[in-house]
Amino acid sequence: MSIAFNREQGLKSLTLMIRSRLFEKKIEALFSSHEMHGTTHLAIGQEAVHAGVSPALDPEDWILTTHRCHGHTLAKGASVEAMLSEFFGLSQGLSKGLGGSMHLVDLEHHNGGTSAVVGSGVAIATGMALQLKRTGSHNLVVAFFGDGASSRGIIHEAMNMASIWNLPVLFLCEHNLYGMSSCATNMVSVESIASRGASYSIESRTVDGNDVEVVYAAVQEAAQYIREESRPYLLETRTYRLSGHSKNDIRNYRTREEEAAWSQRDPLKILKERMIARGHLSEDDYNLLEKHEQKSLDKIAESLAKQKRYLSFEEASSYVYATGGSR
Ligand SMILES: Cc1ncc(C[n+]2csc(CCOP(=O)(O)OP(=O)(O)O)c2C)c(N)n1
Ligand SMILES: [Mg+2]
Repeated sequence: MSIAFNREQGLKSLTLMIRSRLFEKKIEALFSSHEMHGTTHLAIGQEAVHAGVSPALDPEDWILTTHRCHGHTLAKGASVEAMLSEFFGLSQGLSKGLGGSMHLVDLEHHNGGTSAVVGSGVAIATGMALQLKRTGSHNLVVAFFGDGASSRGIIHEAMNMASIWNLPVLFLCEHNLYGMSSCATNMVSVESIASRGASYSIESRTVDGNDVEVVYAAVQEAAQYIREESRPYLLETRTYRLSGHSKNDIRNYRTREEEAAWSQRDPLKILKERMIARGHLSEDDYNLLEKHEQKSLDKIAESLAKQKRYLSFEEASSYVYATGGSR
């Protein structure tokens, strides 16, 4: 099942994907030039998942994301400025500059944040779903996880609990074929991760994760099911990480031919060509859109790079919790 975006929906979706792609290319360059510190995980090639999921939800539905979280955070409503501030370590950043790329929290936009511990966000999301149910909310939680995470025990425990307690949670697997350097074909016991839903009596399906219209329609359908049936749902999106796992990944665990084949199914290319065929976009419109996004991103980055508004030592220390006796 899919829907055909009208011109306005298509432009909104394309703009979001272009913004996400350019944002990640920008930070890749800033990490390489050591203007940003720590590590980062890019989701280049996976934009149709984040651009398809959050816009299909109610704004007050929650998400809990993963270490590969930039696009999820942007799509849920965070501004480029708040995100880049966090990457530069500035006090006005999403996590006051203390978290960086992997720890973006944005409660204002109902984004519970990320955890670098693979799979753990799914347990937190399930707990949040329990709270939503107890308070009679009609909202749900989306728990993002990857193919690598899919075999972790915590995810199976969470699915079992969500099923027996009828929790409003959408388990959203982003199957990008790899967990670091390990290919899912060697690491996951089933061809279809969605098929694991049956073990927990959870309704599930697999969709093309590179087609934003397909993802959008699948999430709308899943969200409606969760709200109407008061049951969890498992959605597997099949996509591909065109970038490396994290910084300095030379990707010697896969071939350049495989990457070239997936580039033909680049989610931005799919939507762009479809919109041109429908008469909703021209090449010039696309180039203008890209230029506009790039200009605005460069301007924000340039201004933030000069700032030195870090958290005071006192405030930063106040977030450190210690238990136990004196030494
Ligand atoms: C519990 C745990 N084990 C291992 C790691 C190291 N690690 C970080 S990312 C990653 C791969 C995760 O793969 P997947 O779930 O497919 O997500 P993707 O990176 O493809 O988005 C691993 C093993 C970790 N952070 N946490
Ligand atoms: Mg993966």
